[in-house]
This record gives sequence, C-alpha cells and structure tokens, in this order.
Amino acid sequence: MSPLRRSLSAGLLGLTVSGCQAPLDSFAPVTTQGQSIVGLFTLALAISALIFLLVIVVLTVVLVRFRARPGDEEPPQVEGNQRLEIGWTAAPALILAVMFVLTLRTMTSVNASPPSALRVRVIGHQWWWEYQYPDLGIVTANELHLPAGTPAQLELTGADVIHSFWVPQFGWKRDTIPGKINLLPVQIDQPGIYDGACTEYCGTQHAWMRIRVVGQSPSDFDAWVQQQRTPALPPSGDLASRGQSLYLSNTCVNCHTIQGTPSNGRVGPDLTHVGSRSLIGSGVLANTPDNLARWIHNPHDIKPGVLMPDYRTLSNDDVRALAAYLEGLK
Ligand code: HEC
Ligand SMILES: [Cu+2]
Repeated sequence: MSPLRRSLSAGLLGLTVSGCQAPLDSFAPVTTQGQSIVGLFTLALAISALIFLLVIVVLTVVLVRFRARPGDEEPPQVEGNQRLEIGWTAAPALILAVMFVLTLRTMTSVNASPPSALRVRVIGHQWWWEYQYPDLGIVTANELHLPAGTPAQLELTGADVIHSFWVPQFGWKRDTIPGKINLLPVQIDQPGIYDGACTEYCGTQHAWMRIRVVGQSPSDFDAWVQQQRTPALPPSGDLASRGQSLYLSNTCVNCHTIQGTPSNGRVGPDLTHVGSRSLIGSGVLANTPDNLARWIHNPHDIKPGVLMPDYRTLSNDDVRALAAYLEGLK
C-alpha cells in the first residue's frame, strides 16, 4: 500500500488498535468477496471517469471554438436533433443495463456460500465480540480465527443493541442486529492479521469495540482448533492455584465461563483460553500479566462504563494471583 493511501485510510478511519499496525484498507481486500466488489467498483469508477472526461473535452472544445467574437451575427437557432437525442438516451440506458447485470452477478457471487463453509456465529455485545464455532464446539472472544483459502459463513447477530461488524480488508460489512441473523460469507485468500471495529454507535465504549481477525494457514488453524477444544489447563504453580480459588470464590463465575471448572457465566467473554489471545478488552490493552492485573483491579480506569465491576477491594497480591491464573489459560 502506498504511504499516501495508508495515511488516507488511517486518517479517514481514525483507527489504530493498540499494539497493532495492520493496514485498514478497504481498497485492497484480502477476501474473494471483497475482490469482486472492488472489481465492480473499479469498473464503475472507470466508466464514470471516461464519461466525465468526454463531457469536459466536448465542453471545452465547444466553449473555445464557438465562443462569441466581436462582430458575430446571431447564430442560427436549432430546435431538437432526433439522432442526437436517441443517442444520448440509448447510451446511458445501455451503460446502466450493463452495470445492473454486473451488479446482480457480483451480488450473487458475493452472497453465495457453499454448504461446506465453516460456520461462525458472530455476536456483538456491549462492547466486545463473541465468536462461536457451532460445528467445532468452540467459543471464544475478540479474536476471530479463520483458515485461509476456505469459505467461511459468518452468522452475525447482536446480544443487546445493533452493532456493525466491519473489517475493512474484508471489503464489505454487515450489521449485527438482535433477534436477526445476517450472513457474511468471507473467504480469506492469505494468512495475516486483519483489524476492524464496530461501526454502528452502540454506547459509551463503542470506540473500543475492536475486531481482530487472525487468518491462518489450514494447518495452523487446525492446531488452534485442537487447542481451543481442550478444557482449561489446570493452574501451574502456587500463585496461579491461589488465583484459581480466588476466581472461583468471587463473582467472576457469574459472568465468565472457564470450561472444565464450575464457572459457566455467559455475560462476558469466555476465558477458557484467554491466555492465548493477544489483546484484552476488545483491543484496548495488550494481553500481559501487568495489563491483566490492571484490568481486573479496575476495568473502568481503562474502559469507562465497561459492563464488568471493579475489584478494588481485592489486595494487589490477589489481583496478581488472578492475573497469573488467567495468563496460564493458554
Ligand atoms: C457483571 C459481569 C462480570 C463480572 C462479575 C466479571 N466480569 Fe470480567 N468481563 C465482563 C465483561 C462484560 C467483559 C468484556 C468487557 C469489554 O471488553 O467491554 C469482561 C472482560 C473480562 C476480561 C477480558 C477478556 C477479553 O478477552 O478481553 C477478563 C480477563 C475478565 N473480564 C476477568 C474477570 C475476572 C477475573 C473477574 C472476577 C474477579 C471478572 N472478570 C468479573 C463481565 C464481568
Ligand atoms: Cu458496537
């Protein structure tokens, strides 16, 4: 991507996810669907540019060649020209008809999803993303893993209010609406990290409802699937063990799930493998033990208005133990 284009898209979108510089360019999509949309857009732009150029050239020639000169007589008055009029009615009609057919074709190919597509349920919550893979038995949050070269069918819905799932490099986006499922077929063509954000205002922390897509080679994706399907690792070491008892005896269990423990709340992100994610709080912080402790102590310092209570009543040691336990959940 050229520097100009990079700064243009970064400036226009105003998006950078902490700790990440993944490009946000909807004109360079990495999905099959996005490429066909950009193809259609480029064609429409080229046709419009040609027409614009034609109009400007004709206008300039007419203005220069037929301008009024001193001593000119009154020009002959013409009224109508059947051939011209048929021409400039038929030509635009033809162009529109061609664009209509091409648009229909693009829409059909973009919306098509083979029955074998990998299904992912994408649920927008205030202010984080839940990803469920119903056929693989995986529930995770904030980082969407997809295998490159494989069709996927995202089934978008909302848990509370309307959100919008937008990853610029997918080349298209759709809203997540409570009580409705919107489909977004995507096939990523190359592995890579692709960032995005919620683009439907959904409350105070709308701006910190970022998306990270991790496009992987099929073998890396299979390895990830195996890892995510295992129940949570038992705590290793005294600090983490103490963290686990603290976790299980606090209100965390009402809102979070950790597979393999009695904690099965569904209000917040699934934490079974939280240690394997690179960001927490939907992109607001890098996932490090220090940041995790800061988050548990008081997430409102970091994401004001967040729908998780603070735990300022816990001692620093307790918070560190909790962070050590969660960080070990790879
Ligand atoms: C009232 C429900 C609730 C309780 C209780 C709660 N949380 Fe949360 N938690 C949430 C919500 C909602 C989020 C997502 C916040 C966001 O990103 O906007 C969250 C996010 C998190 C995250 C970040 C996860 C990620 O992938 O980004 C961690 C870690 C976490 N909570 C740990 C805890 C711990 C530890 C406790 C107990 C000490 C706890 N939570 C108690 C609701 C809760
Ligand atoms: Cu949102």
